[in-house]
Amino acid sequence: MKRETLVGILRETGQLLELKGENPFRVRAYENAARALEGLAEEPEDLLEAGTLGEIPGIGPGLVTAIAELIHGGRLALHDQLRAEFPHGVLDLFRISGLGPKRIAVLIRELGVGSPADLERACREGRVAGLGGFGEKSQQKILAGLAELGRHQERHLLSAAQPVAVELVARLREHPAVTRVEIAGSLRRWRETIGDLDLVAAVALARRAEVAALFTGLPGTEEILGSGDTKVSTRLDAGFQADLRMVEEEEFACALHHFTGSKEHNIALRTRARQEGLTINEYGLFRGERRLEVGDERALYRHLGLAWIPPEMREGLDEIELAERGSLPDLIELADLRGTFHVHTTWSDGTASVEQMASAAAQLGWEYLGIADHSRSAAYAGGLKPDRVLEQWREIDAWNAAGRAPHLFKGTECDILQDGALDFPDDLLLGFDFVVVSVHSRFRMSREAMTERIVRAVSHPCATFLGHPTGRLLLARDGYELDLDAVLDAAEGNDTIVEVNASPHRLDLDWRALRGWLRRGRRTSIHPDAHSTHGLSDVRYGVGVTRKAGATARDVLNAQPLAEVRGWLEARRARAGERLAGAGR
Ligand code: DGT
Ligand code: CA
Ligand code: CA
Ligand code: ZN
Repeated sequence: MKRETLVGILRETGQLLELKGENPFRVRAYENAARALEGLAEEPEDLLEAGTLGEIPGIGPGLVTAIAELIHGGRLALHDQLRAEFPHGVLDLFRISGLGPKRIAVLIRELGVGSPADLERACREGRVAGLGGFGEKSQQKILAGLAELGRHQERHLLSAAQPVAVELVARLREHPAVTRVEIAGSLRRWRETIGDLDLVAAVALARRAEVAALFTGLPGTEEILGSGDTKVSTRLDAGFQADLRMVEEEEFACALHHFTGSKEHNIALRTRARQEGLTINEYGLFRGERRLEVGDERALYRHLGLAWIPPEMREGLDEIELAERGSLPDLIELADLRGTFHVHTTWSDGTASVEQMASAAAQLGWEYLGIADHSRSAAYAGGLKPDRVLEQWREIDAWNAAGRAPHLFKGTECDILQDGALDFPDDLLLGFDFVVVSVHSRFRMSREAMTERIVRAVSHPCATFLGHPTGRLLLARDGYELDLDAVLDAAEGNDTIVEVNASPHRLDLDWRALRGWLRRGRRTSIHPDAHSTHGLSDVRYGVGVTRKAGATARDVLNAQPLAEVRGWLEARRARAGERLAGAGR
C-alpha cells in the first residue's frame, strides 16, 4: 500500500469521526498518526514487522492495529463503515478553506449538504446565511473558498480550458517568430475534462527565448514553472498548468501529433510504424537515420498507410484499424446542426424568453428550436402546472402561425417520478411535439430501483428523448447507480432517442457509452439544456464528444432538416396516441 494512501485513509477516518461528533481524543489519534507516518523516514511496513511502530511519537496502541489492518488487508473496516454513513462528497468539504468539521457537520445536518456542489447551491440560494452561527459574511467566505477549490482541483472542465487556450494561441500567433501554433493534448481531443493544457509551436531556435518571454508574460499567468528552449510551463490563474513546446518547422507535424496523444493512440501507432520499418518520435518520422518529410499530420498518417485520424478519435480504441480499412466515419460537425431541443425559458428556470431564445437560435442559423421547460414536480425550477403549459402553447403556436423562423417545437422536460411514471397525465403529454424525460430528484436509489424507474419512463409511448441519462455532474457528482445497458435496451425498444446533453457540466450520455448506442444503429440528438441565449452555443461541446463516439451527421436527429424532423415527431406522436388509446380500451 502506498504511503499516501495509508495516510489519506487515516486522515479521512479522523475527519469522518469528527463529523460524527466522536470523542476528540479518538479523532486526534487518527490525525496524529497520519501526520507521524507522513514524516517517517523508515517504511511503515518495516517498523510494523519489527514491532516498533508503536514507539513512534504520535502513533498510539489503537492506531498500530488500524495501520496493521490497512497494511495487511488494504482497507480499514471503520473507514468503510464511516464512508457508507455519509454522502460521497462530504470529504471534499474539508478542502474548502475556512470551513472546519463543526460547521461542516451543521451544514450536513441542517441543509443536507453532501458535496461542494450542494454547498455552492445552498450559498447561492442564501440558505447558508440564514443558519445560526453563519450569517452573510461567512456565506461570502465559503463562496470564495469554493472558487479557490475549483481553481486548484486536478482536472478542469473542457469549457473552462478551451477559451483560455484559444486566447493563448491567438496571442502566440501574433508573434512573427511563431510560424505555426496549435492546441494539442486532451483539449484537442475534446475530452470532457482536462488535466493540463498543451500547446505546440514552430519557432526557430534562435528566437525561442523571445517567444518564451512572450508566453510567460501573457495576462493570466500566475507562476512560471519552467522556461527553456524546448518547453515552457506556466500555471495560469484559471487554475491549471499550460505547457508550450517549441520545435523546428520540419518537426512540427510530428510534435503536434505526439503531444495530441492520446498516449494509447501513440503507442499503437508506433507499433504499426515499427512493422513498416519506421520509427516515430516527437521530433519526426525516420527510416533508419533518414528523416522522412512530414509536412502535416496527413502526411504522417499517409506514410503509415493510414487515412488521417481526427484528434477526437485518437483514444487507442479501434481508430487505427478503421483508418487502415479506409472506413473512418465522416464525423458530424457543428455546422451540420439544423436546430436543437431541450432548452429552458423564463416560463420555468431560464433567463431568456421564448422569443429571445428563438431569435438567438435564428442567429445561429437554426431552422428549429424545441422549447422544453420543467414539469410541475420540479418546483425548485419553476416547473409548469398544466394550465401554464396550455398558455405557453398559445405563445408558441402564435409564433409559428406568424411564420416566424425558427420553427418552434412545443416540448417539456418532464420529470421522471420516483416510480418511473411521468409528471404529466397522458392526454397532456400527447399535446406536446416532443417530451424529454429526466430524473431530477431522489438520486440515491438502489441500482435495481433506479434502473426500473428509468426503464419504465423511457418505455412510455410519449417519451421522445431521455434527458441527461446518467445524471452525472462532471467533477462534482457521479451518475446514479444504474444498469445503463438495460435502460438503453428499453430506449431502443421504444424508439426513444438518448440525448447527448451538451452542458459542459454534464456531457451525458458519456461518449464511451454513446459509441455502443450508435453501434446498435440508433440515433442521438445533441441538446444544450440551455438556460440562457448564451447557453445555446454549448452544443459545440456536445458535438465534440459526439465526434469522439464516431457519429456522422446521419446519426444525429438535430442534424436533419426541419421537414424530416417534423415528420418523424408527428409520426411518433400519432403512434403514441394509438398506443395509449389501445391501452385505455
Ligand atoms: P490530460 O492533460 O491529463 O488531460 O491528458 P493529455 O492527453 O493532454 O496528457 P498529457 O498532457 O500528459 O500529455 C500530452 C500528450 O503527450 C499525451 O496525450 C500523449 C503524449 N504523451 C505524454 N506522455 C507520454 C508517454 O509517456 N508516452 C507516449 N507515447 N505519449 C505520451
Ligand atoms: Ca494535457
Ligand atoms: Ca501536458
Ligand atoms: Zn434536466
